This record gives sequence, structure tokens and C-alpha cells, in this order.
Amino acid sequence: MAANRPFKSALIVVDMQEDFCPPNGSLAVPEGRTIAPIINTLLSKPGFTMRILTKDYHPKDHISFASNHPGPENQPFSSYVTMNNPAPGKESESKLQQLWPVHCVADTAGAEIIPEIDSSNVDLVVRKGMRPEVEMYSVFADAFGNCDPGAHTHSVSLDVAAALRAQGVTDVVVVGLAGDYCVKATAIDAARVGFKSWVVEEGTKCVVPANWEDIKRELKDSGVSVISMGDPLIEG
Ligand code: VGL
Ligand code: ZN
Repeated sequence: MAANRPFKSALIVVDMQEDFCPPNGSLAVPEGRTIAPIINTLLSKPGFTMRILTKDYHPKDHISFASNHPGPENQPFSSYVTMNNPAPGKESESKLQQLWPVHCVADTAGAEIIPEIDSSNVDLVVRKGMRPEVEMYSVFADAFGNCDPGAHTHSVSLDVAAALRAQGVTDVVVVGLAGDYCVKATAIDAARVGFKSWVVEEGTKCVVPANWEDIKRELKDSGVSVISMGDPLIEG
């Protein structure tokens, strides 16, 4: 496949963590755990140059936790607060931040990758969302597009785009949780920073499953291709 251009693919498995999975996850995505076998099938495919797992990995005082914003108006899932760009010189840039239950706190059981995922041939595990004052759904950049690995107060443990480019990767295949948040943001950013970007439909589940058709349209409008298991891209 992709015979008429250079082609090297990477698999990015997004946030397959206890807190995003039933039955006990604090931000459980409906049927989130059921995609583990499909993801293991993908992880075992020989065609990928790199296999990356991401972990949502927040400090206790993360801006996205509703409990960090006291007041009856601040409810998980339904409320928003104002978030400012933490990058130097960008202080005046702000966005609305959706509030969530406390989830994926660093060094807690909820932040662990679920044991159903076979990580034996994973090349990299990347932590994201580590900076308290800013959200980071995409592993490529925070909510304002900043990517600052290694900075004094950093959001992400590795510059994934640089790591992929260093291996000559051209195509990124994204699966995991959740389809309407971190998978969507990661797949769209992969396209934005210059990779051909693909999402495997059976390999993701949404916080709000009814939104998937709209999300697929948003992905396609952003240059991301949504494919199924069995697609020649995966089968080689
Ligand atoms: C996610 C909400 C908050 C995700 C992470 O992994 O999709 N969603 N943090
Ligand atoms: Zn999060």
C-alpha cells in the first residue's frame, strides 16, 4: 500500500488507562476496556516502525478537575472555566476548559495502563497533561498548541513529532481513549504537524458514544482518514 510515496507508519495508542475504563474508572468511557484485544492485534502487526503508548498524567492541582474549582456551578462534564496560555508572552490568550472528575493523577492506580494491553513491543510511553495550569488532550501539543518537553514546567515527557521524524515516520495510526477527546486531538494534531493521519474506528470509544458520527466528520474535515480493521494500510 501507499506504493507511490515513502511510507513508514507508527501506532499511537492513546490513554488506555484504568481511570478511562469501566467498571471503576473515575472518567470511565463506555465500553472502553472492550477495545483492548483490537489494540493488541494492532500492536502485534509487524508493519509499524514505532509503537507508542500515551498516558494522561495529571498533577493533583490540574485545571481540568472540577474539584479544583469550588462552587456549585463547577460540575464535572458540564462546566467550563477560563484557561490562560502558560507560554511566555502569551498571557492574554485564553480558552474555555471543560471540567472533569479527578482522573489519571500521577503515581496513582487510575493512571496505570490497563493490564489487558500487551505492552511487550511498545517502544515509548509518553506522559502528557503534567502541567497544572493547562489541558493537554493531544500528545503533540497542549490546548494552545505549545509543545515544551524538557522545559522547567513541562506538559509532556517527550516531543513525539520529533521522535517520529527521527525514525522517518510518514504515517500515524491513532487508537485508544477517548475518541471524542484525546484520540481526536492527537489524530488532528498529527495531520497538522505534517503526518498522514489515520484513526481505526474499531480501536476507539467515546465519552459520549452518540457523538461519534460528528467526530468522524470533524476528523475527515481536518484531513484525518477514518479506517476499519482489515484496511490495507494496516494489513500491509
Ligand atoms: C481525556 C478527558 C480528560 C482523554 C483525558 O483521554 O480522552 N478526556 N482527559
Ligand atoms: Zn485528562
